[in-house]
Amino acid sequence: MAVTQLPVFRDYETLPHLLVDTRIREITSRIIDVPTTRAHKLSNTEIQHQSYVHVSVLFENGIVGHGEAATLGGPRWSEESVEAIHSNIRAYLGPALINLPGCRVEVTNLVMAKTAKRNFAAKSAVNAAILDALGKTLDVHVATLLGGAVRTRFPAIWALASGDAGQEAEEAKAKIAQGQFNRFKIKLGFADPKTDLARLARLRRELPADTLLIADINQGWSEADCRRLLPALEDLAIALVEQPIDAEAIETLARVADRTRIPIMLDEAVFTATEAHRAVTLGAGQVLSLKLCKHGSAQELMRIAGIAAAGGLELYGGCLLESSLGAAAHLASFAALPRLEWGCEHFGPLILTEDTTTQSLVYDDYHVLLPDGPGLGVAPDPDRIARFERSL
Ligand code: MUC
Ligand code: MG
Repeated sequence: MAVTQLPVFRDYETLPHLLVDTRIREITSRIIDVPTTRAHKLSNTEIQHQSYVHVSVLFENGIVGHGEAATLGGPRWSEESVEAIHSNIRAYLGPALINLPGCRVEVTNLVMAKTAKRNFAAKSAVNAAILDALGKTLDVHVATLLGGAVRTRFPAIWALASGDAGQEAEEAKAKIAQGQFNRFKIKLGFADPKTDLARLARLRRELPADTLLIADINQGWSEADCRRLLPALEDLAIALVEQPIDAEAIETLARVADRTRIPIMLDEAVFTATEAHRAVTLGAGQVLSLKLCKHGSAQELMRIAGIAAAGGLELYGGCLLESSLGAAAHLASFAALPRLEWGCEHFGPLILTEDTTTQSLVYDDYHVLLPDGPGLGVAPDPDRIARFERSL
């Protein structure tokens, strides 16, 4: 159904007296590069800074909303890079949305789906900016636009990813002492398996006995590696193993999940609803990591969460080291989910040397709090955005 054929319907776009003319007048995109306080290693990349695409959407009523797309070290965690995200928003996604009513968010999602295949990080940044502007227009939090906040505090998880077990143990102990994090995700797969195991064993030894530890291998192991190594992770009481093998090998992952006592968390294997349905059908994992950069919009994230939950999977609030802007967009969706068994891992703002927003996320008693206020509840700091902007 072409957008122009949509029936005029009594929604906000027909109530001019509310000054809620939410037609999209302009969409702007810029790449920003923000240093991190330490190196962050994964099986397939290493970063010393975080690059984001910062998106702004201007409505006819003069209100501006902001969104963010994060990547990790170029087109290596997924196929998207900030350079491609920036280009596709400027060349395709932005122009396709001009003049559409921002209050018809699902219509903007459908138009973006017609305009570009996949490109979910790019789409999710535009979607977040539209929701931010709409929330500010109506003076409600984005979580309210998604059904209302079921929770406003999330148990938080910190990622240990320097590769130096001694440094990581000290970093974790500091996070525990500060009352910020007492659950940790350890990035594996960039060293040989023997080194990985030694690192995990040392962290298990050095941290409080009941510390929850998750291992994210980012597709770094083979099925044979899993057969050899997962029994040792069971002995170390690792609580979740995240995406141990190639995201495409979903049937293989189902065999791996069948053989180990540790629940498998699906990450790079599930971007779309179809992939979620297939993973559930095949029993490829027991937990799903939800991320806007994978699902393309808050609405699709909620739908995919429903498919996973219907299949008996538990839900985990994932991240891609977003700043407080991108993290706030995730928390708005995570807040409105009926269930979120694993809390979330939005630690990104604390690994940046400076955040991109005027107020950073608040961490309290090992939880991260949903920012309060209209829209996403956070605002970009224009001076920092200008300072971090990449000159193209
Ligand atoms: C991933 O694969 O989970 C999230 C935290 C982290 O350190 O890496 C990202 C991506
Ligand atoms: Mg992962």
